Amino acid sequence: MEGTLERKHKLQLGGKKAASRGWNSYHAVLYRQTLCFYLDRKDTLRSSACGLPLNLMGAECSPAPEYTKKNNCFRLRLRDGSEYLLNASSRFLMKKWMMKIQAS
Ligand code: I3P
Repeated sequence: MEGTLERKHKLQLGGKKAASRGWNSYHAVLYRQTLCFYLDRKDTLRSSACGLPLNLMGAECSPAPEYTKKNNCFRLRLRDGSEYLLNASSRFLMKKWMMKIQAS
């Protein structure tokens, strides 16, 4: 699955508050157990991912209803203690991403 996702880095490795916690928009691609982010869809062809891919092995993915600034937000907690909020462009896509990530 791939498509636009907004991402906010909440916690970094070990659960420490991330240094930069603003929202950014990416073209996200789910490959097996990794989630990769690209600045632009075209970058997927050049394999120029933006930052390291997120390892979904052992990750927890759940809705984030307490975060009220965005409508279709879900949480991704990785095994290394880091945590991201991801926002999809619709409720339908939010549920689809969550389902695919949980099944990965
Ligand atoms: C962050 C930015 C984020 C905000 C975050 C700020 O500042 O304003 O939008 O998250 O708040 O730290 P900066 O751009 O200087 O990094 P929210 O929109 O979720 O409030 P936070 O510290 O509560 O994560």
